[in-house]
Amino acid sequence: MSKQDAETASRSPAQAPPLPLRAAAGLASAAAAIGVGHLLASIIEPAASPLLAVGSVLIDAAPTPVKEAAIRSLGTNDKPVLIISVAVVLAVIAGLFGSLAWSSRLVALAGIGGLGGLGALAAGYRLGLGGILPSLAAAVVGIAALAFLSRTPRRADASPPGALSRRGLLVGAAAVAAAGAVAGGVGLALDRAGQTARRILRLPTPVSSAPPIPKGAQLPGMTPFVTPPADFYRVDISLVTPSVEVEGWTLTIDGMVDQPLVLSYDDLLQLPLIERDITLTCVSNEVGGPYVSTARWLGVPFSELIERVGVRPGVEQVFSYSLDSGYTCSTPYGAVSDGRDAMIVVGMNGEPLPDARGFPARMLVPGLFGFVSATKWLKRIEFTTYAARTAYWTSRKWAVDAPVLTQSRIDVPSSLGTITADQPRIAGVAWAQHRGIAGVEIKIDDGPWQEADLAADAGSDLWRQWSFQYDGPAGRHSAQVRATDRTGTVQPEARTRVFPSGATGWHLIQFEKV
Ligand SMILES: Nc1nc2c(c(=O)[nH]1)N[C@H]1C(S)=C(S)[C@@H](COP(=O)(O)O)O[C@H]1N2
Ligand SMILES: [Mo]
Repeated sequence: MSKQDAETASRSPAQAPPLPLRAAAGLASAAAAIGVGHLLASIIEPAASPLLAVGSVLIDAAPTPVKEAAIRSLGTNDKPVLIISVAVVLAVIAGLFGSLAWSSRLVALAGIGGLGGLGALAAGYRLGLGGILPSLAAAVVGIAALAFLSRTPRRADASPPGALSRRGLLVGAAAVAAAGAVAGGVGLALDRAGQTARRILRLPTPVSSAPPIPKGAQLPGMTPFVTPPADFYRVDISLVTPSVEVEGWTLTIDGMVDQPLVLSYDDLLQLPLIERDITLTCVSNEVGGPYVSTARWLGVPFSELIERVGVRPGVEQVFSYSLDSGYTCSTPYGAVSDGRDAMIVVGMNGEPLPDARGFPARMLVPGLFGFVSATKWLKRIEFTTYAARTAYWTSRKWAVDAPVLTQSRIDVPSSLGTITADQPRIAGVAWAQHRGIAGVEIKIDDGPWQEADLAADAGSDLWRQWSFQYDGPAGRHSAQVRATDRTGTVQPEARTRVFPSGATGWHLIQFEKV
């Protein structure tokens, strides 16, 4: 080799790696950042995990129509979808910064750091100063990782000993991403361990048991009258299911009262408990939708608390505070003081409340939609006026007073399903909690309204099953249903959206008789 040749070889210009490699470096750096951020958060405060913090702020900020659409089209899956969307956007931006890291290094590093800064802002906004640490750590890790992967010669004509070859870059990026995955995985495992370390608690026996559900309330082959726990609908704004320790947990009951109370979990369990079967419904339930479920609840009746604290005249609303997400809820005082089974719930279907249902305690008020009655992860109940306090959904313009609307749904056959000539049955549920169902009617095609057969009545706070024998001709048909409640109100035909006080209209299905 001539001297000339040797010089050319050693002077091989330090080129930037190809685009896919540069983008991969950005992605790997972001993965390491997110992983470390999640691990730290799982130790300090699960909701402070950078992706979750950003997702939570998006939930809060989302305009009502967007939230409605999300609940409608995604149901209980709306949270994973949200997190994945945030992650995809992050991945694209991180890839972009990675691709810039060789040409505009400072911009790229500042950009990666800025993403962490966004997480810190979101976490700080939601959780206060304590929440920003995981995202700050993520920012530092992201910058360091990208700086390491994109080390380049200072002068274009000298390849410094530290610069990575393409192969080295690939290996380095994989190692950085793997480190992030391990950190994130450990974080997820810690999250899970925290949730499964659930206390084995024994609940006291109620002073008043639930009246037995009449045998005939459950029609054969129909939707379960008591909803299997896994099928009970779930709606809340919490991205991370709170896992509350009973040690140190208290429930404060105060406001316009003579004798404010602070109850520990044990204090609460020592009060007289009642057990009731109650159907809960979400205001976001579309006509024919699934956000209506039934369980057996165990709790302290509101009447008991009202007496103990001595509620003063002039109280208009019960304002409840959740431990989680700054969620608050406004319940009309009349609905907890008129003798119905409004309660502070500690048990569901014979067990302590599951975490997702608001452990250690939640509210329940038969006859009201969940967003004005069913606060989970309860920490405080304040008796107050409407002028003094505005609840989470109220400030987002949902209805202040939101009784459950009289509704009915066809469950059998399913939409576009079939019935047979020897089992020509149409069946479903109807509900008008605290008023009760007086009748259900069916309309086949353009025919007249015909009375359906009502199953046994289990009580006005519960839904009621019904069935209808279809004796008409075979072929394709439509069926519509409408219910009448015990006040005589017939379910109206007009279709309204769920905002601001619940959907109205008749459920209609197409079916075929064969
Ligand atoms: N802390 C808290 N409680 C909450 C909510 C929430 O977002 N946060 N959502 C309410 C709504 S809108 C409904 S419909 C019920 C649903 O209760 P579930 O998830 O047990 O079915 O919880 C209510 N309680
Ligand atoms: Mo709801």
